[in-house]
Amino acid sequence: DKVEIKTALLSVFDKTGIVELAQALSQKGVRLLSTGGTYKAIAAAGLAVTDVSEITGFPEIMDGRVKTLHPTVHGGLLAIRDDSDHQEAMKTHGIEAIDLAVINLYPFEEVRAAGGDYPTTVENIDIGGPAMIRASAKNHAYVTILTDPNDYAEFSEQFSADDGKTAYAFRQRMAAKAYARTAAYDAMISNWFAEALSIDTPRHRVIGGALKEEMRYGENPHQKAAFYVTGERRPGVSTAALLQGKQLSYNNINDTDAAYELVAEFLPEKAPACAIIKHANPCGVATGSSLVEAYRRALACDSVSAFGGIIALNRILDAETAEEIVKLFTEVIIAPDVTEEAKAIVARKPNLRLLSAGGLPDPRAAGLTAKTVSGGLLVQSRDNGMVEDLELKVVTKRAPTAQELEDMKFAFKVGKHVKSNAVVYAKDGQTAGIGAGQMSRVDSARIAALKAEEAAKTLGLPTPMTHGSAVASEAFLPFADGLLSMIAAGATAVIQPGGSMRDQEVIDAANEHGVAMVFTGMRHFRH
Ligand code: 93A
Repeated sequence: DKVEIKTALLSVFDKTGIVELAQALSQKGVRLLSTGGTYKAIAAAGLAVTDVSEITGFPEIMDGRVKTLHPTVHGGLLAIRDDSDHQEAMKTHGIEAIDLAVINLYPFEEVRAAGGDYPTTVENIDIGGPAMIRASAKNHAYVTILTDPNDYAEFSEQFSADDGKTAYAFRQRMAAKAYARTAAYDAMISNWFAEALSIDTPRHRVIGGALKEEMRYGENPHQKAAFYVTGERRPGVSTAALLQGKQLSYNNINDTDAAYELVAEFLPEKAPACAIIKHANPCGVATGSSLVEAYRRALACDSVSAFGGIIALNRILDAETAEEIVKLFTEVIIAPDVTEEAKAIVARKPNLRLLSAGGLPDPRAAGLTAKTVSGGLLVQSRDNGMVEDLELKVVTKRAPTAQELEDMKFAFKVGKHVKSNAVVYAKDGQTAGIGAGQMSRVDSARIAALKAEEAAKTLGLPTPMTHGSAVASEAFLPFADGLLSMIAAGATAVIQPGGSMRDQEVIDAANEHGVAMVFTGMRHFRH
């Protein structure tokens, strides 16, 4: 199963390590074939190399769009070496076997990430490279395919130790990697189209991405984990710069994403906002007259849970806020940017991970989200529904006051980011109590109220903040019991999607207690 390498084709955009590799091959008498730029680099090092146009008898045409797309190249890569028909075809058409292909692709991802214009991005879609990679990988019984400069060392070791040969197991592994590369490449292209054309219908694109980094472990230490990026130009956890602290863990990435997507719902020009997240659920969200006030108010909601949490801000992290944040143990801070002063303050806590995202994601932007199930992926368009865009319907005798309406919208916005069943009490742009992830809505309502009582004790307040609050339920209230529990906690206004068979029962109960209720017509399940 060992195949001796006699001819190699090198065609790389990223020229890292290519000259050294060519040298090692050349030393062993391997014939080198190459394309334009790669040819120049190898020839400049004084090595003997043949331009592919010499073997194809065809020049590179159309600005290089067609350089290796030729039967001489693909026949050389695809021929089954011990098949007499294939040998016959090689003889007839003057095709020579190519045993090693070293190929990496036009930098589509980089050009896209740099915000390249439409024609430039299109021009960076590599066609000939993936064709050769796929052909070589298919024929891994005979051909070695290298698509990553990080693999050159392992190859060279084997190649020199084994008298110019590679083992079948190695070729198989490299073939698997090669298809992962071309699949990720095409996924990136599909993702780019989706973004450029605002496509959020799952059937017009594929969910996929490129490996960004491997983590030390997954959700638990016995699980392996890696972070793949789709290339979406959405400021957040995939694009943010880590200014200090250790690499983000799997759970950090998950929680930071939840935190930043939530805080981005609050327009920075309207008010500074802060969200504190634990286990992908908010334990406090608030706006304020300043960023530091927003942080203090978010923290006040549940300062016990906030310990070791993730903090997301919708404005540039300033010194004052940083000074306040470092007083408590926090895992991650993410903000659109960080002032130099704030950086210096956070530096006092070297373990605290500080992320600068470079902007806020657009909560209304189209996009896809996915989750895995056994043997599949569940894909849907991003939940980009905004309460501001909904036609709110007052269904009770009493209409909400202007303040209640503001608090309702605030609570509903937060509720969208809380695991179902979600019940969120809010007052004056501050969460007063959050109930998350219960199997019964009444339980979520009770837990939220209980948390508010505990917070009142911690803060030394005479009454919990739920008194006189607005409350949101992310999905309809199926019975009046949930509502009654909310009223018992002190809520005077309720926002919910409506649409239950028993809506009237719920409305009657609200009227009986003089509570104002609004239907949104949109629900925000989050499971
Ligand atoms: O423009 S292409 O899609 N058409 C081709 O026929 C082709 N052959 C190789 N791109 C093609 N390549 C790519 O050129 C390789 O994938 C590699 O990224 C690059 C190497 O070009 P050069 O050797 O001229 O720097």
